[in-house]
Amino acid sequence: MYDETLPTVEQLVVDELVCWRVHTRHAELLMTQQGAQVLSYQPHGEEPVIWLSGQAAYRKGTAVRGGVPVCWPWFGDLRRNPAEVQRMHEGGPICPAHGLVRERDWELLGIDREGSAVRLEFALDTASEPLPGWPHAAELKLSILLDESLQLTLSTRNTDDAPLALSQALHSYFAVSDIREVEVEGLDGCRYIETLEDWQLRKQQGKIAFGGETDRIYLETPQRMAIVDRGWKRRIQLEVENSASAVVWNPWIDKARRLSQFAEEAWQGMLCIETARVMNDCVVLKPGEEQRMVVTIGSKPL
Ligand code: TA6
Repeated sequence: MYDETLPTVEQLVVDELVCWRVHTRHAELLMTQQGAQVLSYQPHGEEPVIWLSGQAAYRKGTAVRGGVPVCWPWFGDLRRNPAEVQRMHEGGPICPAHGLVRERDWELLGIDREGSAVRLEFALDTASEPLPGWPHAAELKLSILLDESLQLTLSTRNTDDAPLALSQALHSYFAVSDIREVEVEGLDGCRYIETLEDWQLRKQQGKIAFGGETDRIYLETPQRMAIVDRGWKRRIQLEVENSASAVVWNPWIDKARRLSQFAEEAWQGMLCIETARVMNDCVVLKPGEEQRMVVTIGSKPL
């Protein structure tokens, strides 16, 4: 007789990618070894919380559209990063958007059952697996805890003998009923960089509502923020630690047409709120130092 309270972990191959499906009494999660990327997360009896593109491609060397890609050791366009982050890159052609680790396999360190919860841990050691154009030694880990909520912990240890400067993000794609009906709470009063208008600095007034393409970097962000979804009558809550910046993104109509693995109408059903360490919040680590960034994602009925 199957005991519903016992968590199960199943390894599977989806096209070219090794994946794990985790089932607990609270929720189901799918993730892949490539980029240690969470692909989907759905509490039982609810709409998915983490969005996965209906046109997702599971190909080696290409990040899957949706889920939670890990952006490291830089976020976004390297040239838009603080000088100390840019200086870590040794030049040359290889500087893709969002860094160097979302399209490569990470090592699975372990899968542990903790009562009704499951923890998976992945790592990347850039001393033993050098990153092209980024000749520095660091231990990168992602710990995924699936319990009543989903908790992701991204940690970097500087194993080099010189300081490291980096920017990063957990580029979370959230599922929403209709982007035009949702609001983001918690960023009222925060300064933000409007990347769509010459990276001008602005100040958020009230909740964020969506009426067009949105691509903003919020600064000095609080520990808590939430997506209020009246269509699905729920609040997706984010609680973060050691992160004081966040990216809010929706491609809307035109940009949606230019995105890979993205259906023409998909912009209506997703919203990215990315837990980050970017711009003046970027990470600088002395030799031997470690930084841990945590986001806990949960959903509650309105
Ligand atoms: O995080 C927002 C952003 O930087 C957008 O500008 C958009 O390009 C998005 O990331 C997706 O980037 P990707 O490289 O995955 O297509």
